[in-house]
Amino acid sequence: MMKVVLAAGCVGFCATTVAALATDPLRVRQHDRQFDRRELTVRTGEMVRFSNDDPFLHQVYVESRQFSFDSNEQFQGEAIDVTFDRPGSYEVLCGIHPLMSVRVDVVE
Ligand SMILES: [Cu+2]
Repeated sequence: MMKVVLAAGCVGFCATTVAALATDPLRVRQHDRQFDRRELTVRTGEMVRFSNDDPFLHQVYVESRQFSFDSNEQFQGEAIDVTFDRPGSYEVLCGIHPLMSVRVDVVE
């Protein structure tokens, strides 16, 4: 009987967590030719939304052996959702503005 109660609690918790991730991803904004933070720590498998809040192009990318992605040209108001599914430390850069960078630490 006790096991059943515990299982029900876990199911409720898990459903809440999934709903929160689906509707409210972590966000990193690109504004004034900068990311809105210098570093970010996420759990493996967590999603981050990189949005372009500038009236010009950005191109957010990571290039490493373990993990890479490229948004290609990102227009004003566009966003890309990136799931960091490999633990590690990654420099997220902009292909258009070389001074932009944010480090994402992906922990187990
Ligand atoms: Cu940029």
